[in-house]
Amino acid sequence: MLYPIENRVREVKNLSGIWNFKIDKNNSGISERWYEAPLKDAVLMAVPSSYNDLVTDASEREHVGYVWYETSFIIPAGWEGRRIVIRFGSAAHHAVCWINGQEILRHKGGFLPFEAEITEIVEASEEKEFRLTVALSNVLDWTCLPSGEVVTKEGKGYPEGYHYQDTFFDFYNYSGIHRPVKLYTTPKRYIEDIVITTSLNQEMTRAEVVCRITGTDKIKKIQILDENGLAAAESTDTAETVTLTVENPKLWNPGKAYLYRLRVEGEEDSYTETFGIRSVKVTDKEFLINGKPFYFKGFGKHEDSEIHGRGMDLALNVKDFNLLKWMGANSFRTSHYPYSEELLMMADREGFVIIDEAPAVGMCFWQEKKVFDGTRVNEKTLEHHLDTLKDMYSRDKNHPCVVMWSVANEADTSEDGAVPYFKKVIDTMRSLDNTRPVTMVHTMWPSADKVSQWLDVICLNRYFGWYSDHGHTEVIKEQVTGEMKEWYEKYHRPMIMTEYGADTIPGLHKMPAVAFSEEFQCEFLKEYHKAFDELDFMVGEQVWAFADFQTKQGLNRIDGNKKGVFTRNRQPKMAAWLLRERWTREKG
Ligand code: BDP
Repeated sequence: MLYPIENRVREVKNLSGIWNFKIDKNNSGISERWYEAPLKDAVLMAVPSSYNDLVTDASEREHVGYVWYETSFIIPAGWEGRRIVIRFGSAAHHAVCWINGQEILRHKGGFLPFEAEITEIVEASEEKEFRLTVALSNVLDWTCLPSGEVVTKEGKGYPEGYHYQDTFFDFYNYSGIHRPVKLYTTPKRYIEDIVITTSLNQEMTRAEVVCRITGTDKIKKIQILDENGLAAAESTDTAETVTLTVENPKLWNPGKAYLYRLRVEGEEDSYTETFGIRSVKVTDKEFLINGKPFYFKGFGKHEDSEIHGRGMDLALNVKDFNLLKWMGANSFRTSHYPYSEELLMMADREGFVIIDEAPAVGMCFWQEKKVFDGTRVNEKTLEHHLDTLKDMYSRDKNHPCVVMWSVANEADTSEDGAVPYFKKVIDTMRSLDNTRPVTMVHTMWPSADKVSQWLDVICLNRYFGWYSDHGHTEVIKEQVTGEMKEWYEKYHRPMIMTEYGADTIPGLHKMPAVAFSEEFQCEFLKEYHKAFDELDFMVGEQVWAFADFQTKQGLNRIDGNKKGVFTRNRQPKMAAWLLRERWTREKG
């Protein structure tokens, strides 16, 4: 799926702004056909944003089910004769959309874009002014990613109809239209998709750029432009797949991005896609980018901030990249769902290395309950998981920053039922893309894990000294070393510690250090680093987490997860300096 762009033949209209909004308290709006007329008693709501932290009533914040959004738009006279598409960057989690009461699309999944062509509706109307209504549900069950359960309780002590949304992941189930909603035009014959794959010769002096262009337009010319706008290669081949050669290519390198543009010109349409030339290869001990060993230094993050929730926030993204660069970080994982396209575009330009993760999180109960025995994860979950991988690939395939796919976070891979499930998931990811390695992020023990033989890199989350032996930093080094070696001996794959961290209250100082103090966070991280530095198969360390973030309420979550190296408002804790010192001095 292509990102909406403007050029001579394409226009974009951003519908972001203040929309009408209504909580559907009884979830009766669809049966009562609220979409047929303007919403009654609506309040104002910002798009994009999560609505949860913008309302003042707890029952609205925690509402389970539908909320309604509404706006109106006009179609400019100049759009006559154009193909018109409406596109949502993302909306959590299930959307139904109507234009003037006519249903135009339904979509499941809260973290990836979806769109519908609306040319016919526009052409059939004299008015050229339209009411857009969106019903959006935040309900998560076992057919969704991430999965959840709506819990109902009845009897003494519970009001009638009592229920709440339970989730098995450690971030708040922010809901709303989280990314921009746009209208865009194309000519009637148009370019639907462009897939760019690059490969380099051994000496890296020549790149083959394979471009597969689909759509209804006939392609006249494709050109690769360098950063000065000069043509590095061009072709007038009209086949669907065309291979271009770039001599002496400038490579996209971590921290030193170089971006080419592929300009595709059809008889009617044209589109320019940004891409980079780089290679990614994994050996048994190394992660190679452009043939050089790369060591991941960075974080697991969240799209999360005060007021906005998970709503896209460009200022926040700029701040985060500046902080990441200040620290000497070179990478992050989009834990635990694909982040916005706008963020990936920045990572392309900043030379940041991204592990792109599917929203499959919370498929593990640490032996308390089974997940893959048919009672929870089911055929529909798998179907949705595979669809999500396809959509994630389709959206992110041309980003040079994305160097590896993560198909899930912390699933119970010790269960027999997880074996066929993840075989299918990993095979599907590979069949979509054979140019990037595939991983999944583990919480399992090496002796129990049954699926990692199909992965290229082993990624592990560990909390020695925190969730086990709480407060005892003296056990960390040996436990990390011991376990990492076990994984390596079992699978002979390079390893990344994708999460390690300790909740830390900013401003709490203790000497000697005790858990939750800033000193403890520093000592805790240092112990992990001692272990990493002795293991030659380690290819990265990503601290959990970049910044504090909101979670559901829980006894061990006082206003969220505090494992951030920055506060939720992006102010540094002491550990920021420790990491900066380490990452600006050491390794790749
Ligand atoms: C890991 C999860 C992450 C949590 C973290 C924690 O992957 O989402 O936030 O633990 O407990 O298990 O802080």
